[in-house]
Amino acid sequence: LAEKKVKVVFVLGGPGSGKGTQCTKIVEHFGFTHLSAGDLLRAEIKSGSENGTMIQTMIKDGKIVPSEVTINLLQKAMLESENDKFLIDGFPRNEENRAAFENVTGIVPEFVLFFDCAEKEMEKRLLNRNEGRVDDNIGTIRKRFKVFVESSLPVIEYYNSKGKVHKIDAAKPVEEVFETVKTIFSSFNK
Ligand code: UP5
Ligand code: MG
Repeated sequence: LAEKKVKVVFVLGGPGSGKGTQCTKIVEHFGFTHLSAGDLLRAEIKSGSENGTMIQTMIKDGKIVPSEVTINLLQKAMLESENDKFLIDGFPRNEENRAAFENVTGIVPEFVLFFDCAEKEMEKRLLNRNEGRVDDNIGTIRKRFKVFVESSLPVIEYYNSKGKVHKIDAAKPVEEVFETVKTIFSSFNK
């Protein structure tokens, strides 16, 4: 993958901050391939893989699946793709994820998007989503928020200290958030 010279952007933010929604729009405008770590893990459960039960239990409990599992899925998806530009959505979620990904793939992100949104707003969005996700109930949502603050925010802090983070106000309407996102990708593509 390092030889393939792939370009990666990490898309981070709390549960329900709008990572997936904005990634879909970035794909349409800027030709990236969207890899949602959560979607890859949910597909793994559906496929009936031997890790499926473990992944399902962890997602229901808002816990972070072992790095090895997630990195394997991301690596496979990147190798199978013709594209060389990827949005990695919802990963890395803790320091161990971050370090393991860099060690295994040799990839350092071009930059990191951080969708910043208040918990009250994210909670409202998740409870209204209605896609039947096993983790969209108030009990699991609270656990996801706690894990985000304790484990995922430090990753964003790490990249911030490297000058790689674009923090975006994600509490605004979808189109307004995307206006800001567009500015960032437009200057990157030049
Ligand atoms: N919506 C979106 N933007 C809006 C806006 N600006 N205004 C109003 N509404 C807006 O959006 C959520 C909802 O809000 C949607 O209904 C949308 O229409 C609306 P979405 O774009 O789906 O937000 P997103 O940030 O993608 O929320 P998601 O729930 O997917 O985030 P999570 O980070 O919680 O979920 P993810 O799928 O990444 O991970 C799930 C679980 O998998 C984790 O908790 C963990 O257990 C496991 N996991 C790992 O273990 N390791 C990983 O690397 C990744 C996941
Ligand atoms: Mg998502």
